[in-house]
Amino acid sequence: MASAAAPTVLVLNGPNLNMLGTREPEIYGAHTLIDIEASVKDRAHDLGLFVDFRQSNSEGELVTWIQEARLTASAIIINAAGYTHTSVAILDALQAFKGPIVEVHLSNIFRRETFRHHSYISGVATGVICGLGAKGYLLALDAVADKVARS
Ligand code: CA2
Repeated sequence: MASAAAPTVLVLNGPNLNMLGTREPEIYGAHTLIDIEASVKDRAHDLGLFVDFRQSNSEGELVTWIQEARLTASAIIINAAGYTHTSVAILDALQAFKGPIVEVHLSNIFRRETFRHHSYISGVATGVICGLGAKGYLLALDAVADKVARS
């Protein structure tokens, strides 16, 4: 008997996250984005999920990927990095996505500069995880696995 395809979780990473591991480890940890991708994909395999893991420095590319996810993904995990605090365009794209959305930040944005305390994404997110480093991505994946299984 054919088994159902694993639900896809789109994991989006915004600008400069490709630089993780090269500086500011006291804020963002020592992991590279490639390390995080590997651990997220390992966990996804255990949870029966397929992860499409992407990074872009371009706001428009992130918007396009979120639009495409309406047809291809069951859930979105997003660390929009600096665009978290500025992007109405990413907010608008996420508003049109019907599945669970988990916002992740490596650092605790509320212990940092006040301009980082506001997120355009939190108002449309199912949940928000910040300050737990790379583990936040794994916690987000556990949360969406639960949501997708119940839907
Ligand atoms: O804590 C997070 O995950 C952030 O989304 C990271 C963003 C920051 O603008 C947000 O306020 C919080 C910055 C990502 C840049 O990361 C770098 C890491 C190492 C070297 C250069 C950039």
